[in-house]
Amino acid sequence: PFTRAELLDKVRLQMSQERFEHVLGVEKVAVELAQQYGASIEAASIAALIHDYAKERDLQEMHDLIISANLDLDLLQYGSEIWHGPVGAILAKKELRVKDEEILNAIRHHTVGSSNMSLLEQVIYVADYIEPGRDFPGVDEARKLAKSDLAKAVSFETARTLQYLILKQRKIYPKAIETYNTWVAKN
Ligand code: DGI
Ligand code: FE
Ligand code: FE
Ligand code: FE
Repeated sequence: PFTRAELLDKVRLQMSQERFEHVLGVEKVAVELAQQYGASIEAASIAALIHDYAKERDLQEMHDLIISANLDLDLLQYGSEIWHGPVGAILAKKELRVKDEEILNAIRHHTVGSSNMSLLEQVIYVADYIEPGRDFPGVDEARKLAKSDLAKAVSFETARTLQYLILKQRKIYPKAIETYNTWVAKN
């Protein structure tokens, strides 16, 4: 397996300096949350470093990979912002030789979440939302919740993301609605 230093170099080459700083922020918060809630610190670090690995890949390449890797073809109908999680998990396996399925799931699900997120998946989903470089209305509320109750932070982030998508009249990927129904909706 690659060392952290090797992963850092490989990830840095895939993205702008700004996004790389976001990735480092996600790693810092993910490690803190892993410590607090008892997830693997090493897994949190690796998943955080790789979570946006595919974010700046060529759209045509991602499109073709969704088809050739037998990913959910519905992805193609809901906007390219949701591609880099599932595509990133494939590339992490192929290019970075990541084998840990929990790490791959954390990468795969970091944008839209999923109904049954493991502790590590919750850590990455939330860390991506609250890392120190994030600045939007509600981020401080999300940071506060993350310190007291990780599941509440997942719920808050999911509700806000859905509200945002509706406000912008963006298409909502069905799996994002599953996440909402499990983590936010009561009954
Ligand atoms: O990659 P990051 O910017 O760090 O963050 P992310 O992977 O959480 O991506 C957030 C973006 O994804 C944000 O612009 C909203 C978008 N998104 C999340 N769920 C959906 C979605 N976009 C559409 N169209 N549909 C969704 O269900
Ligand atoms: Fe992302
Ligand atoms: Fe996110
Ligand atoms: Fe991110």
